[in-house]
Amino acid sequence: MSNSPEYVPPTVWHWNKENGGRFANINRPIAGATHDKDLPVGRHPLQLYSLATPNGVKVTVMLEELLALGRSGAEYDAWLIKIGDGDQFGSGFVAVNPNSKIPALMDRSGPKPIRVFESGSILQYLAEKFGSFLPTEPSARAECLSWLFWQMGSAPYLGGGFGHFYAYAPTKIEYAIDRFTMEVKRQLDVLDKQLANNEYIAGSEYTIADMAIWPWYGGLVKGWLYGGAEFLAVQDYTHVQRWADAIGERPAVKRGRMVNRVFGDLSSQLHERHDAADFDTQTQDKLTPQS
Ligand SMILES: N[C@@H](CCC(=O)N[C@@H](CS)C(=O)NCC(=O)O)C(=O)O
Repeated sequence: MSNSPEYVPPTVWHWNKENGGRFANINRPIAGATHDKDLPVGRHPLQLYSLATPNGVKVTVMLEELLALGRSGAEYDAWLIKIGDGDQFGSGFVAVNPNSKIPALMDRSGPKPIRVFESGSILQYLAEKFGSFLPTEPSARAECLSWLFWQMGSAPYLGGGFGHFYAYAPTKIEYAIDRFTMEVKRQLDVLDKQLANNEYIAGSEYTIADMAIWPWYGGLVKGWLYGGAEFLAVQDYTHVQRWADAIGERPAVKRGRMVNRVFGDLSSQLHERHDAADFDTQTQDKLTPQS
């Protein structure tokens, strides 16, 4: 591998398994299952297979918000998928998400199970199923979905671009860090300007757009991602800060952040969630319920 400026790409790229960097052990250029493994199924209508990364947290926050509204049909089992161990390449997981990435959802409430993958698609599916957090009035709905899709298109520049080259790449490449820092600061400014005039991302209502954007950009300005807060001068985005604090105070958001979390303070981790009471009874030796 060479990261030097004089690197000349070969005519045809070949997979070099030794290319290093964090996640090198799970990255590969081919799709599909690497091993046979069924997924567990719990007793609730919704089965979530996930991990508490920003993409995973979007969905557990939504489910906790729905339950807080009294939508009992949103009861769910949250199973832990350890992506560092390659669980996303098991045959059962690939059957739910052929793209081998968390989060993935199976809705078993009807006669035929329905699979849903891609976090934005899961949020929209749940919002439509339960008639919550997605406005029905056409212009408000369009605004909400526009911001939802903005997040889906923008976050790869933050995670795969800025986060990767600033925090994870085996060498620091000034060109790459500059390129993605510029874009992430532009994105933060987009959000800051929007939140200067709106309480929530899509207007006066809390919606799935907030749930999608908060774990990424809220987490970024709160200093939870990539150790990049000072570098990005996140304190300058005062409206994003105000909004991030407000969302973070919601009880359902606090619960949603804990589900499938395997890092950070032990008291913030609930490796699997099978019952609302799991949050209350959570102790160190009950982090991973045996089912
Ligand atoms: N666009 C996808 C991205 C999901 C994604 O990138 N998931 C990561 C964790 S945040 C993952 O599962 N990575 C495992 C892998 O790449 O093998 C979504 O929003 O659901």
